[in-house]
Amino acid sequence: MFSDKEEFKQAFSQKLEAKLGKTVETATEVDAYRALGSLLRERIGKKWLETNQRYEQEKEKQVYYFSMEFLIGRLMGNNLLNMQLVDVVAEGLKDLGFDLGELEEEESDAGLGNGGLGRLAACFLDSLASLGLAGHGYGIRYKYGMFDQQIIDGNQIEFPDLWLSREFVWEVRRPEEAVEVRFGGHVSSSEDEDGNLHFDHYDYEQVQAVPYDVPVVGYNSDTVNTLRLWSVEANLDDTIKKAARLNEFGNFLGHKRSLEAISEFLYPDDSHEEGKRLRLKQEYFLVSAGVQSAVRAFEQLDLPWSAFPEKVALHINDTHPAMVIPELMRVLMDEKQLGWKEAWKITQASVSYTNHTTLSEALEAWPVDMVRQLLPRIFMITEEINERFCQSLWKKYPGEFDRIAELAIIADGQVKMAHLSIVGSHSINGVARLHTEILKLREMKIFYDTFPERFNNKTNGITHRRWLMHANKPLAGLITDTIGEDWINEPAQLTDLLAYRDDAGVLDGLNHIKQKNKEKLASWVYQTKGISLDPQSIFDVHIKRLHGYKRQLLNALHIMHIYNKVKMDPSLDMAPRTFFFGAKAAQGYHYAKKIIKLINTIADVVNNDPVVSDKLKVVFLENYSVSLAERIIPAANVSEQISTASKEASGTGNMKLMMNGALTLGTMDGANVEIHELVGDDNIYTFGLSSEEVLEYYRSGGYSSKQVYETDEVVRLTVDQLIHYSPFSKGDTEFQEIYDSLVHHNDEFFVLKDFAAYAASQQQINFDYQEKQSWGKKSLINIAHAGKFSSDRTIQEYAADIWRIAPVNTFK
Ligand code: B1N
Repeated sequence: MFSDKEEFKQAFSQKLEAKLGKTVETATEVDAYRALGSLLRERIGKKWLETNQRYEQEKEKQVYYFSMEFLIGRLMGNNLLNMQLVDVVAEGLKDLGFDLGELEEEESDAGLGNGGLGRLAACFLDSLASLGLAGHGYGIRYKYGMFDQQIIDGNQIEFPDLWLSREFVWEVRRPEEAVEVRFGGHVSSSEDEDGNLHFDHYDYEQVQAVPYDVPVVGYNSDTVNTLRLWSVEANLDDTIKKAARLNEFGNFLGHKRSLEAISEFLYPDDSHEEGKRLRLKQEYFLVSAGVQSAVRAFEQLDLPWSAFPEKVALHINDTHPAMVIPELMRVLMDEKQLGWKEAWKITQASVSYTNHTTLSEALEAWPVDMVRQLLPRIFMITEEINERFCQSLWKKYPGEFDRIAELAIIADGQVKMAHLSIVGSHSINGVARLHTEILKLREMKIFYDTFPERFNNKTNGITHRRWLMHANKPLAGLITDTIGEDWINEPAQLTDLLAYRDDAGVLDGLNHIKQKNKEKLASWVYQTKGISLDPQSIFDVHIKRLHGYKRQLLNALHIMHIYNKVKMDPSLDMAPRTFFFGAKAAQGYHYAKKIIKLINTIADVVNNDPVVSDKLKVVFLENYSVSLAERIIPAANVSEQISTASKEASGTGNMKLMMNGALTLGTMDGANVEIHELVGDDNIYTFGLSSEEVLEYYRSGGYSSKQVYETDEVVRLTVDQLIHYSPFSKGDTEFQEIYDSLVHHNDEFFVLKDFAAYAASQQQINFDYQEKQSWGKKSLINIAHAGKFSSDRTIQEYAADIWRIAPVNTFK
């Protein structure tokens, strides 16, 4: 790429001049960032082209990962790391008077996702490219990604995310690869002389899907894959003609705008579906553009259609892209003239599906009328899929009306997207062992009983390149100094660290790095928020979307409780604590927003009370994002993973924090179960109801929160502070709603039920942390076992069991 820093400096200066008409002396930091970005993008170009040529020549099977979200964050640092250019570029820039770290800060986060589901997709792309596997992302180039959050008077206020206002240097617009996507209209059928039916779709509205390709650079690998983000453009010709026909020129611009709304913004709902028409349009837009593009690439190979599943895998990230199934059927039948049976065989053999949640509010079910009107041909095909599926069930389970009604894809006036996804694919996986078991034995039991061979588990993972090597360079350095560098290509080898669990030198090094990271975060918090923190205190971190089931409220109530304890006994023996929160609430999720207000209220009380100030601080870091996560995670001591058991499908923040040496305080939920299994009881703090207990309570109508409230004095005193006069309520009714949910509405998420157990675990942490050496050992054991949670392991499992692809090239 650049053989030395002198070569880099020359290329960089030339780029500044050619692209921006600036010199090193006149360039601002933004200029330097843009020049560096486009320089790197260009240099990636050669490998990108070669990768695509290699895939085509070798007719390598291609995986297309369809996802409504790719939460990729910033790319500069990660690309430099993967291209192994960090040192050359940092030193070259320094000679020219720039600081690489500061230039990286100039990049906007590409926040094209809500949370775990979108970030998982981004980690998967990094692993695919780094393992030399032919896997690409298909997503939407939202003009506005996840909203910017500001906290004003303790409340969350949303602002549009103007991420594209600064040039996105990594993308390449490819108008020659655009495809047409059709909405609305009518379908008629006619019979040809051989008695075959043909379908004619007319009076539809057509938009152009234009791809913007982003290269995905593998670590120390020759592979550069593609993240293809589709953007809508109104087909002007078509729109004008239609306006003329309807004599509606006056409304031409309005119409154009309404078409272009399709790729305008990301729906900011995590694990929740609103059932909005525009969202359905977005989903079909992605699906249709992606399927057509994948089919076009396959046709270049000049193979019979029966070879499609050997050359193409279409993976759907949850049900949002489930219309890949009827869309591929449509293309194969209506455009390529295949018969139903052949098309169905190809479709089922190519499509695979990951389920990410069992929360009922997240399950997609579209009103039949909406689908029929917006996508008439897709609806027809879906009806036919349903018809044939129900007939096959009838043969298998004659007379079992109830079972068949329960399995149907279309029922009660709705299209059930999970059912469509299961019926139309050859593989269905959950994202952690416990989650997959819950799917098999409860939520999807009836499907599992019908198609047991389709179900499998793929425990999530995270890329250790971004989350350890990039975010925590000192720790990555210590690991390499201790066990050598093989762990980078084989993260499972991190277990070699176990041999150093009692090595005072290594443990000191580990503690020292954590301390430095904490100081760095504390000084950033001081500079940006003016709150001064004690870097010797326990850094206790709760970062994730704000959701009832994730129980930020449990943490908040517990902080109120500690505050009360210290107020009663200011000389209380406790390790000082700093509680960090980062969380966005969906705009319309009123209850979640109240919890944000509560946390900020607690922070205000605690941080301004001199009696507790040397023991307790609470910091709500606004606008939690990938780049903010990269700042916080390396500095964490305690990782809060306290969801109501059975609700968190996997969690991935738990893995990032563990890999950076934080100890998990968690319920036996999602992947916490697997973390616990690896590190053992002594190196994790688990508490609370089990998933079986929670599910049993739900089945039998819940538990009595009132009873806990009445019998547990600590709970009652704390909860009462939400509504009685207290430093937190100040006599206001602001938190009445939270109080009511806990005491009167039976505490859906078992916050009061788990309170005592949570407080006891927190107390244990309080004791254990004071033993520096043994805490360091626990931390090291966590890092040592984190290799299992590298997304490289996850992707190797997907590649072997689901996609059946093999690496074309691995590491150099
Ligand atoms: O997917 C992550 C898991 O680690 C989390 O446990 C899980 O909650 C998350 C509808 C979702 N599940 N479902 C969603 C997101 C957006 C949307 O519109 C549902 N996100 C998850 C990765 O497996």
